[in-house]
Amino acid sequence: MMGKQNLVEIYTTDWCGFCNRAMNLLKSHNIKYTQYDLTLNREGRKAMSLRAGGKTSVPQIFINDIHIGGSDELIKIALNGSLNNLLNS
Ligand SMILES: N[C@@H](CCC(=O)N[C@@H](CS)C(=O)NCC(=O)O)C(=O)O
Repeated sequence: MMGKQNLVEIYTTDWCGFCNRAMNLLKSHNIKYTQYDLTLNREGRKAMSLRAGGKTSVPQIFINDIHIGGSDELIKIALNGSLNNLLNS
């Protein structure tokens, strides 16, 4: 990750266990992220859904503008190594 700026974005709401799970994974890997809190933001939720191919659940995660999915997908790519590849490419 040396010298490479990655943009990791996560759309969340309050009281969302899957959001916390995803953010905890990012924190535990020392991955900095930008969080968009949609709790009181309907327009933001629509914008997320448009970006996420129609998905309405939170979290939705993007790495360098690539749609990853939710916390399940983030955990999957962390385990299979593609998270590191995405961050280094
Ligand atoms: N499999 C998803 C589950 C996400 C999920 O169920 N999120 C809840 C909030 S914690 C949600 O958005 N429910 C409302 C909906 O599905 O539109 C993940 O791992 O992120």
